[in-house]
Amino acid sequence: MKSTGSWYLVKTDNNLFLECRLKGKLRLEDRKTTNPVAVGDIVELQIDENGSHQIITILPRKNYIIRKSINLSKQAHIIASNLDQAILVATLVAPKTSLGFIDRFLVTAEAYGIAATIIFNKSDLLDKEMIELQNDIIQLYTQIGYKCYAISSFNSKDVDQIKNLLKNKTSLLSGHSGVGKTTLVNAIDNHLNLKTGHISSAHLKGMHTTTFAELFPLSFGGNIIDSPGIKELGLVEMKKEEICHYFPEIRALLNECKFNNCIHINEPNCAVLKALKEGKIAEKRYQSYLGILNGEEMDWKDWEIK
Ligand SMILES: Nc1nc2c(ncn2[C@@H]2O[C@H](COP(=O)(O)OP(=O)(O)OP(=O)(O)O)[C@@H](O)[C@H]2O)c(=O)[nH]1
Ligand SMILES: [Mg+2]
Ligand SMILES: [Zn+2]
Repeated sequence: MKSTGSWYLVKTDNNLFLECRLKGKLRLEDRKTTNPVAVGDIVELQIDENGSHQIITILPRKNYIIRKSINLSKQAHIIASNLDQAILVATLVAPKTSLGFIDRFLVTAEAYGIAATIIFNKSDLLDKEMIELQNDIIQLYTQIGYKCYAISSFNSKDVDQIKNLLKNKTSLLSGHSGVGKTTLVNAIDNHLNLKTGHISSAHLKGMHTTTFAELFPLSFGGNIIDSPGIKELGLVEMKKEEICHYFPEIRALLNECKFNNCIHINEPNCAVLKALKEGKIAEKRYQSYLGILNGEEMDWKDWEIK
């Protein structure tokens, strides 16, 4: 249910919540990630001679989603495992989510084979012009095949839509600090009274209020995982020719390129470049593709689409 790195909250089959430690051996086995046990993992426990509980086995994961920190350590961190869907909470104001960030999130979810959805929160703060921009962005991603929602966490009808989306599924909520992930979780389940933060007026950024990912069972069925805000989304290593498979609209054209090792930069008879010219692939999406291909770190300040 929750991991702080030194102890783990585990829910048992008979609904007990136990604070557990991790058996030393498991910690040593997994050196590639910062956290050997992640939220969503199914584990086996043992009681040691002092009566305290230890995690002794992690059952094979159905799936998981990893992010790489973009600082020097480049360590990978498993955000959550055994998911039915990954939901990006985005906002066009306070704080802004760039299209580049959205694309990296979607690529990560595609790479791990996890269905992704985008919730545009704080729609109540948008003026007419911004609503139009948001509608354009939603149209772009809907056409590609992603489910999108424009909501305000303060509007109960909007929240009901999200409840339908979550019902009987295990869902991860991710996104920048301050976009309203925890506010939304509180609105979805009003028994939870989780701490939320405010937006710094100077930088219009969140305050990193949620510090550990945590899974909450939903009274109407399913589980929701609230997680700490992420600044940048470092991608795990991908081969160059693999990246285009994680853009569904590019993936759909791959068989039509002349060369089967085409990476769609300047090759002759490239179906992707043709579609780009004809406006069938969005310029911004192609830019995100090139950015990832060139191994650029996230730096998309420009998030408007034309
Ligand atoms: N106007 C408006 N404000 C919202 C909405 N949802 C959340 N907020 C506000 O945004 C601020 C940040 O909300 P949080 O729920 O703490 O954000 P978070 O995504 O959990 O942030 P971290 O835990 O730091 O990652 C709070 O002041 C909320 O009241 C919304 O739909 N509309
Ligand atoms: Mg939070
Ligand atoms: Zn091509």
